[in-house]
Amino acid sequence: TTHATFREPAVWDKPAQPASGDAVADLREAIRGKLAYAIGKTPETARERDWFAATALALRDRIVDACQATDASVPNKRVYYLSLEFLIGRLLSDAMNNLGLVETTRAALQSLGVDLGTVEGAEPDAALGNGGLGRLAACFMESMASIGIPAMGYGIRYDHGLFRQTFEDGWQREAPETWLAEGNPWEFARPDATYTIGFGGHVTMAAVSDGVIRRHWYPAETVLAVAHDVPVVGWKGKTVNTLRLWKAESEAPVELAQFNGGDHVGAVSARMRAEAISRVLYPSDSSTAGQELRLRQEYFFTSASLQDLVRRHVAERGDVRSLHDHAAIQLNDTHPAIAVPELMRILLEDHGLQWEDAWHVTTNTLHYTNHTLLPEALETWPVELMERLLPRHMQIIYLINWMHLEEQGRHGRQGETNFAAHLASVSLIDESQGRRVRMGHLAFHGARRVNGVSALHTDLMRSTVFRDLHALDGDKIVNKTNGITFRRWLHNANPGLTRLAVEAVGSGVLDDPGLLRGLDAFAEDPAFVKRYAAARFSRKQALAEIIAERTGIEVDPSALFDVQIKRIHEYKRQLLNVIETVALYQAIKAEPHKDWTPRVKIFGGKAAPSYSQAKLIIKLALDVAKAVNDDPEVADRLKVVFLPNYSVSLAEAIIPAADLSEQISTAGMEASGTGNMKLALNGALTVGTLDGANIEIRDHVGADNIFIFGLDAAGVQARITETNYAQKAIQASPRLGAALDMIASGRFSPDEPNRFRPLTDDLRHRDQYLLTVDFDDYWRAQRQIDAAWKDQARWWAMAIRNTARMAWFSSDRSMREYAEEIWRVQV
Ligand code: 4GP
Repeated sequence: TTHATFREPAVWDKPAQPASGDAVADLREAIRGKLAYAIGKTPETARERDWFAATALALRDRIVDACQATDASVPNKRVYYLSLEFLIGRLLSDAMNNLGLVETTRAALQSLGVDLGTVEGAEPDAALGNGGLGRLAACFMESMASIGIPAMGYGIRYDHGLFRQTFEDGWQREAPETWLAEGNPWEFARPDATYTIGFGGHVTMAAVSDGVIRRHWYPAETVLAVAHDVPVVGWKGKTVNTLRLWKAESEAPVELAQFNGGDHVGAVSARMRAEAISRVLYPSDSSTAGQELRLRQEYFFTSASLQDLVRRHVAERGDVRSLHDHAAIQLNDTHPAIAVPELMRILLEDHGLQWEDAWHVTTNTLHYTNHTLLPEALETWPVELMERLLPRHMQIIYLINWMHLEEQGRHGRQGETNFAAHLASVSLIDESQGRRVRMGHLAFHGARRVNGVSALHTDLMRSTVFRDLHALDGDKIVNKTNGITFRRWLHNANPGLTRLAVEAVGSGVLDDPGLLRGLDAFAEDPAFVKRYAAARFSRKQALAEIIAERTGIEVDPSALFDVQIKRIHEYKRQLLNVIETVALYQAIKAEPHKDWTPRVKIFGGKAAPSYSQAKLIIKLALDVAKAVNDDPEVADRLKVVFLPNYSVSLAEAIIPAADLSEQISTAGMEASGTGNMKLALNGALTVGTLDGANIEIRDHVGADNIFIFGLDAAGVQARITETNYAQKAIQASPRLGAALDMIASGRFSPDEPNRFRPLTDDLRHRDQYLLTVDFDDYWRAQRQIDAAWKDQARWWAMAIRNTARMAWFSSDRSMREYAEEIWRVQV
């Protein structure tokens, strides 16, 4: 490494986006006007929420100008990103930052006696997603706008996003989330963009044209999909794309005769049934809900989106046959996999294409991203359900499958010893579990490219779940490692660190994250380190306040903040972290006078409401927290905090305050992770397994600047086939045995001593996620971290090198790769 000297600038906290007096006055008048004429309030009667709405509306006007410029030109090729989830969070700071109006807005509001931070805090999170997959979609939308890819996102406008989590006596409780209760100032309702979506009914084979029997679907039930557009403004406002969210409505809002006959409830039952489709987000991640309503949601938004984009294409180009030249469709996981038969249906029935032509267009337009290999997450639907709900699509799937399997015979594969097994494995229908449609296979077969989300995950796709399909077409699977948008996760979430980076390497770093690399030279520069540490400390103080406010727990901001924030899932191994906490608690009590590194363990995350084991892990963490936090012997050396209702906004508060990032999944099970990237970018050191994108993070930040432990994916595969590996591991580790005994004894649950037996028994007998096997090495890594913290100069050098070397994980890079290698659009 080269060394440089960091010169303290004369003026600190120089804003990155200075405001001019005229611009401030203009915006102030615009906000005042919105408050009066759109909200109907005066500055005296306005609540925080009203100020937020007025500010958002004023900024939306600025976005619209840029938006209409984007709309005016017909791009050569558009990208369509279909996702059942968009985990957006708040949009105000995004919009201000990308328009270059942060300081202008701050000053405009200030001149009205209003604090910008308060206004920002009044915006509800748009939580239209569960976790990684949904947040990735939001980052990708922002990046596509920022690097100028003409794109449209398509999803569902859920009335209720991800549930609100509270803890009642340590147990997770779920309450409905109500982000739309006071409307959404960012969106435009587009009743003129409404499509009819069919369900059920029958298929006829009446008409014959060109010597082909034309089939037609007559649905029994129809629902309307009404577009609601949210503008997505890119960096410096150059491109504004659209996120189009569909709301389900009924064609007959009320059956008048029934109503007049006195049946007031029955008169709106059809409407309720239709509207149910966009009522709530299914609250489970990495697992199929398996409910009919879920399939209705999937088909509803996929059909509306395809109808919309085909209509646009035909209006612009005249001929549907060139769709793939001007549109690239990305399916975010298998949720929109029904796009394969739906696009076929539209091309065959609405546009009269021959089968081969329709298949050519379909398989050159669609692309599919896989986000998880967990067997319980691979969507399949019973054939019986598909036949009832989507009879025409089931016919098309059978025909696609028939041709697909015939092809195997033609390629001489029948000579293979296990031909029947080969056919069964590549078939779109799983015959072994009561006939189900494999949506992953369907998406794979219908797509031009299929991608994984980290190098390891893509390799595992090729060698495990999709092995036999991959053998048929070795070029189809490609890797596209995930990324995160630095505008939200560095510039907005961490303005202090961003200002520091600008002072050190110049404002070009805001456009080109590659310039962050220049910070490497300051890793051991005392003046720079001081500023870097100060930026962190102020965020830790702010987080300590949030913790006190929301949990009543007082934490010391100078302790090491050890953070694990993500969905609660057994494979993510929050339980390993809790067990290590218990072991550390025992060790501190055994040697209370030792010089322990003070730590605050911070957890955040929601469990799927039906996932009882995950909810029990939350309860254990909270019970352990109570015991540890109340123990005067431990004092400030160990505190445990579980923040309720983890969200994008809470992540923005936690990440800049984190010293340590826990990425401890069982190797081979976390497809990528993206929280790992956000934390490392903000300078938290990672303790992690060789899983998902952790491997690539290690490659970028350097093995000396990350703490790796545990089995790798191959090691996991080998160990899992051994007998009694858990018992052996527990026997070999007295420390682990003692921690498990303490939990099993009821020490943390005196009112119900056996409460945690389902967790400890599972570890002793099954331990599918190999916690016991990795425990000792995890403990070793944690103590190495304790020691590293004591050498503060070394710690900060490592942290700075993390920030400096994470540029590659920008979602701008991901999007450029998709554009070039998957979508073939010019950037
Ligand atoms: C997640 C994966 O679990 C995570 O590793 C990955 O970073 C993220 O997708 C984005 O690719 N999967 C889900 C899900 O969120 O619901 O399957």
